[in-house]
Amino acid sequence: HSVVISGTGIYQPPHTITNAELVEAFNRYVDQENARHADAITAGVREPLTYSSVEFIEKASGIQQRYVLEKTGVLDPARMYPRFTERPDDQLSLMAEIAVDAARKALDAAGRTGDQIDAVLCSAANMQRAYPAMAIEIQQALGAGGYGFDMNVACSSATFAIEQAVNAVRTGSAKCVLVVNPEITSGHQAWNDRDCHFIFGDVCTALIIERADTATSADQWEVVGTKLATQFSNAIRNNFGFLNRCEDSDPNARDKTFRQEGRKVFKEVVPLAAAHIEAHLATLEQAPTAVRRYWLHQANQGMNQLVIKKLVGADASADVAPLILDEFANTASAGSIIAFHKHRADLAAGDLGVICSFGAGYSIGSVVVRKR
Ligand code: CO8
Repeated sequence: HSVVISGTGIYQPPHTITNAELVEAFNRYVDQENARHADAITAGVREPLTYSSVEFIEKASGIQQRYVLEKTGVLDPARMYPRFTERPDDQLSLMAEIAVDAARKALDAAGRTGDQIDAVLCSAANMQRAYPAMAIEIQQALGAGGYGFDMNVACSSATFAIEQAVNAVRTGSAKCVLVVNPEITSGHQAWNDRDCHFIFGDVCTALIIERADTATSADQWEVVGTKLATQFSNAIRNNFGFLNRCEDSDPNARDKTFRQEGRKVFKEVVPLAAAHIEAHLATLEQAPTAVRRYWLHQANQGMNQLVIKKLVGADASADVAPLILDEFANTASAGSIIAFHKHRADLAAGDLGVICSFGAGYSIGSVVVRKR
């Protein structure tokens, strides 16, 4: 079967944290920590923490603000992470709640109802719990049939899930698939680490993927091809996991949240991503310059500029590779899908586009689509 993306949806959290607010809270945390360790710092056995700056953040990343589900905990220098209330088992969980919101919007866009979905893939950089799968809770909340499962490929969770959804439709295992990417990055972000405290934001994206011959949406994108690749790297890593308790490790240790060697990631991933996209397009007998739009992973403005430069030999205009990270920051797997959601209405029938993610793993996933 020919397969299309027939609708997308996005849940945008209610709270914004500007760079100024973020840096102000971070610098208060620095003052507090340095005062707490004043004796050790004076004795020369401890390095003082240093201030963050809005100028650095904007220049190094292009990020202007981020959306979060809860901001008081993040901006409280005595806490530095969100404050969520634990919910009883019989109440919809937080991750499922934002997934259902984005999914309903995608269903509306595709002209579908929940009962017409027969597979749910919940794919994100972290899951709220081990089991039952988030996808099965979302399936029930939407009144969907078939089956659901969770998957995690960090920043490439969405593109990898798209390939699974496309294959499910192609083989007849499902007719209409929901791919949903609830990214509550604020829960695993190290808000008290100057090197990365500005990087992430929360969001949820959703896509409906179905058979082209029965799709009724006015806005359909044929999936021309998908290509996935992984290559092991420790440059982006989070050691949080179910064996932490058995290892008697400190649940609050630095390595139990997101950490990365930003420079190394930048240098290693740019050539990998550009070569991946080029090779993928070559198998489809398409030149990178034939692509009308690139919806790239949203981690760093300079990174996307370089990927485009390598691909088409020119500077990336917002028209060729739109950015959403100024407004949303890095939203892990959801970034390229937000870009696709917000920046496709002006394309014409026959136009080619590439959705591409890259990040932890390393993992890279590209999806070539053509407007119908
Ligand atoms: N304020 C002021 N100065 C700072 C700050 C700050 N906040 N932070 C660092 N500096 C200083 C450093 O100390 C350094 O000073 P010096 O030169 O004196 O040593 C200087 O600024 C330069 O530091 P860096 O080399 O670290 O700065 P970069 O220019 O490399 O910028 C970035 C840092 C923005 C992190 C950049 O390297 C980057 O964006 N790299 C790409 C990273 C990337 O794409 N990562 C993929 C992200 S992973 C992902 O997308 C999903 C992961 C899985 C999900 C996890 C969800 C939580």
